Amino acid sequence: MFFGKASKKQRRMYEVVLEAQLAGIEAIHAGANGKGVDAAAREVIDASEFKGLFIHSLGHGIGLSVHDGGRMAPDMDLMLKENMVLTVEPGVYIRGEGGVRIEDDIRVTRKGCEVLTSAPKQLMVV
Ligand SMILES: [Mn+2]
Repeated sequence: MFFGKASKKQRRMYEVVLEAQLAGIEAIHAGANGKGVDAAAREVIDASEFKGLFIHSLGHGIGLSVHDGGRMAPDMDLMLKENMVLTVEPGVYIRGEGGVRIEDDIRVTRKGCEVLTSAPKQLMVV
């Protein structure tokens, strides 16, 4: 959500982060490596003018605590198994200007994933 007005650059940040987030979700299935899922999302951002500005892991497991069971990140092998619950939350951050992060929680299925979040994905200005 943007407050007041979203600039052209901020709209573009949102568009790229959303595309990365959808690419990440698309790459998830039982048997996939979280590292590869991270790469699918990161490639979208790194192919854009926001290269290098996605500065954290794509997501992490949710279990008994909110960070549980490993991360989907460039530096970690994480074999995804059916029914694991993870976040998918890429972001872009520009110093002095702000950041965009789009996050869903998902459950890994045999052939893909079930998105557990029902919040709308379109850019909103309030
Ligand atoms: Mn998180």
